[in-house]
Amino acid sequence: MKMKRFTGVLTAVLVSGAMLAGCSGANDANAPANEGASSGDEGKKQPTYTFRLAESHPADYPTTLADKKFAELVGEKSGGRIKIEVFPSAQLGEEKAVIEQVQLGAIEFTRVSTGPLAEFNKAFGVFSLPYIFENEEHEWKFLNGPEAQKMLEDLSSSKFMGLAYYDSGARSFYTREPVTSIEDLKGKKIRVIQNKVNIDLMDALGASATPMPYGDVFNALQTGVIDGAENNWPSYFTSKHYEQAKHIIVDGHQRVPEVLMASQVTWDKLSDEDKKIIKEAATESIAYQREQWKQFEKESEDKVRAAGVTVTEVSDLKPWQDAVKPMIEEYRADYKDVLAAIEGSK
Ligand code: GTR
Repeated sequence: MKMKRFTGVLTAVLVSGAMLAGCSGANDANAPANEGASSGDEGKKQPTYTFRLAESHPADYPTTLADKKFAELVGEKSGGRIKIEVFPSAQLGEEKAVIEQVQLGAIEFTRVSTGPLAEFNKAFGVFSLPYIFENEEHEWKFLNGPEAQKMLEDLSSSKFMGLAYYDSGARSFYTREPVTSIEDLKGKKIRVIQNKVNIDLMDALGASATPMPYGDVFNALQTGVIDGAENNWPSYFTSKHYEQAKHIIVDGHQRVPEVLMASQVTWDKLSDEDKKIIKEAATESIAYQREQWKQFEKESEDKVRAAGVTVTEVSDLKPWQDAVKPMIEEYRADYKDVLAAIEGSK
C-alpha cells in the first residue's frame, strides 16, 4: 500500500514532466488573443481559450471543489469560450514549482497556500506569523477588508493576478512520538512549508525546521527523516500523514489562507470583459469553498480521531504565545501596517 503510494507519486512526477514538455509552446494564453472560434456579439470575433489550473490537493478536497466551481462559473459566464481545466493531486508539479511556472505564464492559474507564496511576495509572509488571528471570524474580517484585498492586487508586482482568498483553517503540530506540551517540541525535526517566517517560528519554539515539498512529507515521516509536521485537519487526513504521525497537539499556531490566482502574463492578454468574467467567477466561488471547507474540516477531524490518533487540546496558549512574542516583534517592522490592520479586525 505504501509502495503503491510511492509509485503513484513517481508516476505523477513523470506524467507532469511529460505534460509540461508536451505543452510548452502550445499554450493557448500565448496564442494570438483572438485565435479560435467566434461567438455572437454582433458577429465580432471573440477569442476562445483553454487554460490549466494547478492544484496540489486531491479531486474531492475543498479547494479542488472550489477550483472546479470557479472553472464552471467562468465557462457559464463566457458562454463556453473560456475553458479552465483543473489538474488536481499535484499533477502539474509541487506547489513551489507551480508558482514558478505561473510566474512565467507556462501555467495560467493555480490555487496555492500563502505559505509558499511568501517566498515570491514578502507581504504574504504575514500569514505565517503565529497566533495573529483569534479564530475564523477574525481572519475573514481581515481577508474581506481593504488591506488584504490590496495585498491580492499587489501580487502583480510578482507577476501574479490575485483573484480570491480561500479558507484553510488552522494548522497544528503532529508527530511520530507523543508531543503533549511545548517542551516536547524541543529538538524535534518538524517539516514546514518553506519560507523564512516558518524557520524563525520553529527556532522560537526550540524545534528544528525542515522545509520540504508537501508530497515528500509522508515518506519523510515513514522513514523518520523528520519527527513531525504541521497542517490543518483536512491535509493531515487526506495526505495520510496521520498514519505515520499519530499524535496531534491542537495549538492552531497559524491560519494561512489559500489564494486563487492567475499568471500576470495570461492576465495581460485578456480583454476587460474576460477579466471581469474571471474576477466575478472567483469572487462567487469563495462562499462555496468556505462551505465545503467547514464540512470537510469536521469530517476529516472525525475520521482522524476515529482512526485512533492521540489528540492533545492546548487549553492554555499563553506559553506558546510568549515563546513567539520576540519573533513577532522582530517582524513588526516589516509588517507594521498589516499587523495593525489584523489587530484592528478583532
Ligand atoms: C496545505 C495547503 C497546501 C500546502 C500544504 C503544505 O494546508 O492547502 O497548499 O501548502 O498545506 O503544507 O505544503
